[in-house]
Parts: sequence; structure tokens; C-alpha cells
Amino acid sequence: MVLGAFALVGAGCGAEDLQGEDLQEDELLAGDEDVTGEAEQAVVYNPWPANSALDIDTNFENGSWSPWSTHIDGAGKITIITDDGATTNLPNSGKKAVKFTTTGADAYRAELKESSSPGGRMDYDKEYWFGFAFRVEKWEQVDWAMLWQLHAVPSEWTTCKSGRNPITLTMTSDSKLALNVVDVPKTTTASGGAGGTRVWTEASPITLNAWKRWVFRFKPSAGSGGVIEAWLNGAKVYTQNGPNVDALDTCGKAQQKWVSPKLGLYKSYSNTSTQVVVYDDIRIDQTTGYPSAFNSVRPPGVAAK
Ligand SMILES: [Ca+2]
Ligand SMILES: [Ca+2]
Repeated sequence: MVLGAFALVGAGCGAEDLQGEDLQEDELLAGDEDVTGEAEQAVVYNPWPANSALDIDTNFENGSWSPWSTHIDGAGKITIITDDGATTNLPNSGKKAVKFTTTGADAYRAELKESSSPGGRMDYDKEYWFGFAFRVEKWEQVDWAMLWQLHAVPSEWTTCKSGRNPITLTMTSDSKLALNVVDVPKTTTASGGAGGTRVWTEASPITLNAWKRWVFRFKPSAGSGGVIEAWLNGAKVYTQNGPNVDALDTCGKAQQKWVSPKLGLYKSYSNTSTQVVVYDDIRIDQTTGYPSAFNSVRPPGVAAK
């Protein structure tokens, strides 16, 4: 089971874990809980304030996760935390961040999602740069988990499910951080699993409370112009050029030509253990140009290129 999660997903045996889910239309329309934090809007602590030139720049300093909305199953929890000097409430920037918790039999998902605003809807053949920081605060072993998804979109949500995510950050069954991508796109009817091929795995099991600060360059594409580049804590960990999206959904119909981000915790339904992840500084922009684009979305803590 070391190769566990995504081998199983690909083989179908774990696929049901990933099928009855993600971005169902009724969930998108269901009026997710949203904390607008209006009473705190005037309070801005972040020394690196939200940048309006970016499509999305969420640092949680106003007590809100807008423009994101929640996707929670069971007793999964999402809360804004405020730095109180305790290790468990440390943000990456400023005074606030967002904490995700899954624990117990029914809590297999606590995610933020955004699929409507610019940057939350990433169109094929346009280039996006995005960065974010997270730390794993508690990690009890699970068969598989996803911490960041760029979710593919089926032809319609009522009866169809999407092909694989072009980019997913995962946790392996031996508690290692990993990167999964669509490196060899499928042209056949999708089987429903969200995870792609694991192309990078951290050498050691996750170090609790160590910030993982990511930057991605991403052009979703069915053609030769597709790009995936990934930096962790300023160091390049992956480069891929060429097509990076599956052609068809589970109905055998063409997928919609865009993907959208989800972040937090999504884990094996059968695991009842506890996981806690804290996110901060989620920056997304449709832009081009290295190093300027890298520098514009890098989370605080990553040096400029
Ligand atoms: Ca922009
Ligand atoms: Ca913050």
C-alpha cells in the first residue's frame, strides 16, 4: 500500500472513494457557508497586503476566505485562526490563516473551492501562475489524501464526473507529500479517479508545522503548449511541457475546457484518524513571464527570483 492511493485509484479499486464527490453542481449552488467577516474588514495586519493586480490574493487578514466557498462533508471543519503566540495558530503572513480539520468516520472532506472568479476558473491554453503556503499541523496516517486540487470539469455534473486533475498535491499512505499530474493524457472515457501520476515525492514523511511554500506555472492544454512547473520553498521540483488534461469525462463526453482550484483536506473515506492543515497566502494570476510572474505570486517566505 506504499504505492497505495493513486495506484488504487487508477486501478479502480479505490476509485469509488473519489467518485461520489467533487464539485457536484448542487453543491456549487447550495449556498455554502461563507464567512464575510464584515465586522473585521477594516483590520489589516498583513505586512505584504493583498495585491489587487492578482486575480486572487487571499491572506485571510480580514477574517474572511472570500472569494472561496466551502465544500465540507460530515464533521470536517474550516476555521480562520488568529496568531496568539501558540504554535498551533501561527500564520504564514500577518495574523491570520485558515485551518482545516478532518477527524472521525464521516469527516472526509474540508476544502475551499472557487470556480467563478478570474483565476478560480483556469481556461485551457491560458497561462496561470499561482502560489500558496501550507503547513501540516497534525497527520495521522491515511490511505490517501489530497491537499490541493486543480479539478477537471466534466461536460455536466448531474450524471457525469470529471477526468483526472491536471495537478494534485497529495499525501501518500506513508505520510509523504507528493505531486500528482496528468503526464500522459487519456483519450478514453474517464474512470472517475481524481489523482494523476505521482511524479514527485518528498524524501521523508511530512515534518509537522514546517511551511511548504509552493509556486506553480500552469497552462492547462490538450496540445503541445501545455506547461506545468512547480517550485517548493523556492526550489524547482518538477517541469513538464505538453498536454496535461484528459479528453473525456466519465460519460465519454468532452470535458469542459477549464479547471478550478480546491484546497484543504480530502481523504480516504475509510480512515477515521485526524488531520490538520493550515493554509495562508493563496495567490493566483493569469499572467506570463519568469521571474516576474513567480515573484508576483510567491508566498511570503519565498525569496524573489
Ligand atoms: Ca493580473
Ligand atoms: Ca495571513
